[in-house]
Amino acid sequence: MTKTVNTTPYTDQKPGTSGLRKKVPVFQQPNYAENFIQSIFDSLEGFAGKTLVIGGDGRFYNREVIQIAIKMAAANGFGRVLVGRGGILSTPAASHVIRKYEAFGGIVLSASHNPGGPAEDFGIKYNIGNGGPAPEKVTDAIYAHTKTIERYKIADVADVNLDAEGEQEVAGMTVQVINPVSDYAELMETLFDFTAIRAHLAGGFRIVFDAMSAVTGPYAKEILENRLGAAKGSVLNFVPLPDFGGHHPDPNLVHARALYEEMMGENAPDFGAASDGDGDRNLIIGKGIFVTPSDSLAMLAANATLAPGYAKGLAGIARSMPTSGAADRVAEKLGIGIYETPTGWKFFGNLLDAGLATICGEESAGTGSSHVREKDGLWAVLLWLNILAVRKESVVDIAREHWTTYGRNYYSRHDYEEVDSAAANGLMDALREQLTTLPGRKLGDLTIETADDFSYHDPVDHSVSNNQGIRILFEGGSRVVFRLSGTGTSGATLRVYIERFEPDATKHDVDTQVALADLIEAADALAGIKERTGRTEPTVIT
Ligand code: G16
Repeated sequence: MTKTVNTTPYTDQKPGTSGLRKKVPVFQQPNYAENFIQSIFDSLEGFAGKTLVIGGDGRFYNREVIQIAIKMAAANGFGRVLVGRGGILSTPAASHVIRKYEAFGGIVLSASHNPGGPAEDFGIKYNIGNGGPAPEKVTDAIYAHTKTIERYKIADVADVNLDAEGEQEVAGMTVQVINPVSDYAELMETLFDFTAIRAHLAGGFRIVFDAMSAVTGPYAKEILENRLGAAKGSVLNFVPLPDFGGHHPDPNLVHARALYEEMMGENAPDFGAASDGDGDRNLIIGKGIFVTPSDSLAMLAANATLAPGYAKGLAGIARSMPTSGAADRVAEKLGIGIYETPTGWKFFGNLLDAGLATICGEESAGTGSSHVREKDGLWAVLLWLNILAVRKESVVDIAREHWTTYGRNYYSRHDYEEVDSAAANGLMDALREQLTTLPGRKLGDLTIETADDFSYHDPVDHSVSNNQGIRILFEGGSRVVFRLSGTGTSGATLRVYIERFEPDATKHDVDTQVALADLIEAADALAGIKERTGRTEPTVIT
């Protein structure tokens, strides 16, 4: 029933910021997915007879790879697979299922916010037993195996029925098809005051949630409409589609434009939100105000004790390096630790496991906590709703009060997508070469204080991750950060992160791009963005 198939390596299976992401036709090459999955198993030890969780965001090619992964798990000796009905598990729900059922690990099939469809993106990621993305030592080992792989093992059996909950046997292994929503919804009920949120919604507080035809649809319908009583129709685009309805399931101001416009309009609901392809990102927009992910992290941390799950206080806050320093001021006021990690949720795992941080967040629309080991879009929405239900103020009032207390970090990210890879690498190399000569240099009214290439020293396992982004810090606390994305699937994406701290509350009403104009100009002057990329403006501004 089990066969061993000879294969040859592919040279391009290096996991990026979040697993292996490629175009679907790349994954459809003979043995491509099989090679990567076998390389995952070959990098692990001690899983014989143990449980593996498998699920994905429902995008095109999800079901095919789930069948392959189940048959390979059986042939490689796992004892049980838990798989979401229809092959569906949002990324945070997969993390929770791994933890709740004490699985050995999980395979999460997703390319997150990237588009789906026959010519679009697909991805495979391995999560370890704590429910979080595999750390670099594991992803490095997986990559090493992909370069030398000669064979893979697969059960030679018929496809599993993914649409009926319950147990089946596959080549001596048990496959349990589980309800993808219920475990996750129960967890949310333990963290948040559902009674207070329900009462607030019943009192006329109006919300809208755009599931972007992606995986959070069933979760949001169940939690927001069925359990919390939000008006029917509050959850939009709630049926997960293999191509996300042809849209880019990225909850930002470009791809969730309709939601943004509704929230800025005359009859806007009180609270608007969206999530991405696999349910780990979030977009928060109050009536008339977009809350940047960096601000959202700071505001959630500052108010977290209003939710029952965090009533005892936070151990610490962690943020990725390019995320604004807004959360640092909250941590300082609360007298708790603040940790600055490289981009990639995997870097938060050790801090959460060690109990050093309770809430984590990233500028890339990710926020989460110690309840799972992934960022969690609906969790962020529910924490906001819990805070709003208790404070009974508007989002804009909460934001203004926050800025008055802590100061405002004006923040924006400029992305240059699908830039020629050689040009993008050349730009980064040229910046790196200038680093030692930059301090003291003046650009208009700005003076560079320090410049470096960020290195992270993990305080828990003492591993070191170098070259995690170039930071140019100006006198007065403003900064510009440059890095290349690790999640794109064609060419290179240059990300430029721009930040200015403004303590004066009378200056908190300036348009963000205006408030950052001199820094934006300085970034171009330093990196020669226009000249090197041939682009006159960013593809996406968030
Ligand atoms: C992934 C990672 C995040 C990271 C984001 C963007 O998110 O989990 O930690 O911030 O990619 O990374 P990059 O700037 O390298 O493109 P997701 O939602 O894509 O899984």
